[in-house]
Amino acid sequence: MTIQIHAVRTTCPYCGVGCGVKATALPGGGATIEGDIDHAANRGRLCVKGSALGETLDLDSRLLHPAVRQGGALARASWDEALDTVAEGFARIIAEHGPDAVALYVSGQILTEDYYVANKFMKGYVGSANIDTNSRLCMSSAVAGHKRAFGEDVVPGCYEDFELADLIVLVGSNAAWCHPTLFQRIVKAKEARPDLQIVVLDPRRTATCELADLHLALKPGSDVALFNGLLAHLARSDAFDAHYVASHTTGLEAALDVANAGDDVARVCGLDPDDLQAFYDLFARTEKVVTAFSMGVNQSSSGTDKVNAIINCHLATGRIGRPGMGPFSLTGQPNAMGGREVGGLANMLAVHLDLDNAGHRDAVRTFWDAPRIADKPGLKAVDLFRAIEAGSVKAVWIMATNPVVSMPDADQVRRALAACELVVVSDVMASTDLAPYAHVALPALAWGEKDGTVTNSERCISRQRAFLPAPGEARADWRALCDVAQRMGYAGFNFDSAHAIFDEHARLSAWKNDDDGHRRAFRLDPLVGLSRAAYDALQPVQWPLNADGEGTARLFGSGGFSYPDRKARFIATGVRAPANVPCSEFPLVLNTGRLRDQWHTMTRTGKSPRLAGHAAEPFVDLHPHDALLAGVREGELARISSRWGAMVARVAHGGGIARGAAFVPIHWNGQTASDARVGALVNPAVDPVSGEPEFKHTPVRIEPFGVAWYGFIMSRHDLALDQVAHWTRVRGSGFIRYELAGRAPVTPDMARALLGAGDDADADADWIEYQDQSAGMLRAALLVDGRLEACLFVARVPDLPARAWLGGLFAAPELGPRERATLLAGRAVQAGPDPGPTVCSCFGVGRNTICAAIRAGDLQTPGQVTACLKAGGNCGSCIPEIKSLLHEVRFAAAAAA
Ligand SMILES: Nc1nc2c(c(=O)[nH]1)N[C@H]1C(S)=C(S)[C@@H](COP(=O)(O)OP(=O)(O)OC[C@H]3O[C@@H](n4cnc5c(=O)[nH]c(N)nc54)[C@H](O)[C@@H]3O)O[C@H]1N2
Ligand SMILES: Nc1nc2c(c(=O)[nH]1)N[C@H]1C(S)=C(S)[C@@H](COP(=O)(O)OP(=O)(O)OC[C@H]3O[C@@H](n4cnc5c(=O)[nH]c(N)nc54)[C@H](O)[C@@H]3O)O[C@H]1N2
Ligand code: SF4
Ligand SMILES: [Mo]
Repeated sequence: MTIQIHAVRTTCPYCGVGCGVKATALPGGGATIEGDIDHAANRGRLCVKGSALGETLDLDSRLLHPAVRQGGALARASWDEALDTVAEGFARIIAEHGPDAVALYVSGQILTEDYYVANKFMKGYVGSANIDTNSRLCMSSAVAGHKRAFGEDVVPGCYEDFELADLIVLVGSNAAWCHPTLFQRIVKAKEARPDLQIVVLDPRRTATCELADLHLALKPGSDVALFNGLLAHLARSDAFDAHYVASHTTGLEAALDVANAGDDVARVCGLDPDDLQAFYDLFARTEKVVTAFSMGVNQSSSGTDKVNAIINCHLATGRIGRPGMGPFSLTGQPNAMGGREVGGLANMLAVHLDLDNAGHRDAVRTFWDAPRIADKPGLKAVDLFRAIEAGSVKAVWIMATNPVVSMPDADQVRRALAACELVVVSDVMASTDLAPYAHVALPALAWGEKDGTVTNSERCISRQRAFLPAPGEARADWRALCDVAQRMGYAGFNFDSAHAIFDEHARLSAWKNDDDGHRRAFRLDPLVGLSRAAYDALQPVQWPLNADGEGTARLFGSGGFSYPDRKARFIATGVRAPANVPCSEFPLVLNTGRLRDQWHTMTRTGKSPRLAGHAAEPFVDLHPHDALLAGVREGELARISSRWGAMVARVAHGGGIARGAAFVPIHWNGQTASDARVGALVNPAVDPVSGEPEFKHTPVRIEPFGVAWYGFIMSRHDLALDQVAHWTRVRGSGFIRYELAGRAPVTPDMARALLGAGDDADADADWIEYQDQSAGMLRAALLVDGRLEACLFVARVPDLPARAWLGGLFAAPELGPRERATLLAGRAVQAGPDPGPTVCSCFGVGRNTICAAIRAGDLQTPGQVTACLKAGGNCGSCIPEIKSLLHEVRFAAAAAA
């Protein structure tokens, strides 16, 4: 491939908003990144993760060569050796134990073309539907809800609806952090039209609530009761669209019977009856309503019912598929939607055809000219890893996802993989929590190197284009799959490009799409037969495409659903409590979710120092009262445990958590902390229809994690810290920062060993230390050739110098006498105040700086803060936090007055 020196238009690899990005490769490596003005999803805007993409493209820690396990460890191997090992292993196990003894576990972060090949390989050639994906953990309840209501997995609306709506209801969505550029569109719409009402339904007070006119902190898991109550209220207030219901739907009566049977909704949901009534009235009288939902809805043992309870309200009012209205499922990953289009879940076929329909199976098998076709659903993620532990599945190929971190009951996943005969891992990174379980590791092309298409939340297909050369021996995921398929003697995998795969996918989408019982909305026929050049130039387009190749913004505005009778279905959604409820042993409900500046297991965002400043370590956020009961204090460490596992994190009081609840972010893992993999605690209960795990509701207990000292290390190099009781790590600019805590006292000798200044220390190395044994204090620094190499600060209580000034010293080629003199004081002689944790990652502005400016200038609006400090002036992702700081300072001033 030739390296492009001009800007290449591509799509962001993170969230499902699917922003257009313009990337320009730099001669020395890396790239400059800007938002693509011409992409309809973002019109040039990027969030903080998107704008930091350029900092994540280095080849540090990349997996660049295949490896095969030899005598217990992975050893570098050629592609031929690695592919032979996979193909022979899969073929042998299939021959001995049948096709259901092997499995693929893939991801919404591979491209549609990769996904298409993976699905064809398993369902058409291996002959088993044992291919599941991390979308099971994410979108499967939305998929199941759409299928039940519409007869097909279709998102009826588009992003523009958020701007045209008069009411936006965000259910279980922290869009300010998780779908930031879409959220910024809502912010702008509200600025232009303050009457636009925003209601947030979330047990937690999140950054998203800063924009809300009403925040309903409902009891976790009570969404079905709330939306059933809404349906009943809509019926009472004559808000139904009788014509739409009669012409385009069936089943209202049964759904309404169940809804009417629910009593005392406010009590069930733990809400103030007046607030609830205000929301119901607002919904009833507002025609243009978008109800957008995300993981607070999907990741629940009643997730599918939550989705349908929401859709019921939109069908009953006919508010669907018209400008400014509709239910809207926010997708998580960049290609969550594309994976569904190719049928990448264990209970789907391909191109929205059904696995349990013999006619559909026959059509797909014929089209593929495949030797077989899977004829029953495969194992869904949780069941899949159980079957692996039980030994009925003996080989698994895991691609672009890390189940050791992201599955519920994640220690069970470890046990399963340790017992598995053949584990193949395709990843872009060498060291992950999953890597130790691999028998074969296959290096994949990463974002910027790979080529293909993704589909975002509004059904918009966009190209991801390569602008960097393939590093090392990395190959596209689709190519590795084809290489193995061909070795197994399967025809139908001689694709030579992503373009050829896309063409086949487009043709299959049109195949028999008009026949009785086969008709579905998903179709790409105008894209069939695109030349390579036309595919490369493909502009973002929303499926379904009409005969002229134009996309479709909205569906179902005048019916036309995908069931044979073209009618939608109301679903009677009974209220169920979450699967596992608190008890005296595990009295708190653990909720888990995302932080603004990290992406999942941090393999890519973790590379950016800019992104690390926002939250430097894992925490457990809980109500001060519950902390008191648990005997833990803010800033200290706590052990959080459930029936399934345990972890350690710093206690925090973010202010948004109700009594009885706790929140832990999902991002930390064995690479970034000694013991902070929250998946180990999460209960493996799943939704009975979708199989999606209940990530947001696990009963837990919180206890002090007793330590004798707290400390931190900043070091230019990675350190082995196995001997300390607790550590976490993030990358700073020129250093790695470790937060530590321990039990055995730290002696100067131990400090030397920890910082790698052992006996054979460099002749030019200076060691400075300061110890106050009676105060339990030790401070030390290692300088090499006058340059700061590493420093360590230890104290009995977690009250230690600010990390920011020390971090800045790593930029200096040599420390001057003044800096040396004050180094162990941890602050400059004329120290400015500690800026605090980063709020604005774009301009590196800390929390304390912002609060001080608000106080000093009596600032009232985020705009004034931006004018004063720049904070919030670039991507805008931090504006909700700035707003909450404005409230906080005002509140503190009022309290003091
Ligand atoms: N910064 C960042 N952005 C991301 C990602 C990331 O890793 N980092 N990941 C992407 C992916 S894959 C996904 S799936 C999306 C997820 O995007 P979101 O779903 O917005 O994010 P989460 O933090 O998982 O959970 C959303 C909210 O659900 C609430 N919740 C918990 N229980 C309930 C309940 O019973 N009812 C209701 N109504 N709400 C509840 C939680 O308190 C939480 O605030 O984000 C995408 N965007
Ligand atoms: N407790 C709890 N757990 C959760 C959730 C939650 O809310 N709470 N949310 C769930 C959800 S919604 C999701 S989406 C999952 C996400 O969880 P995962 O999918 O496990 O997380 P990632 O870190 O995104 O994993 C992607 C992996 O693929 C690698 N990779 C990146 N690009 C490529 C590529 O092009 N090819 C290949 N082969 N590899 C690549 C990355 O280095 C990384 O190791 O977590 C789920 N787990
Ligand atoms: S909003 Fe999502 S798609 Fe857009 S830049 Fe941010 S992470 Fe990327
Ligand atoms: Mo997700």
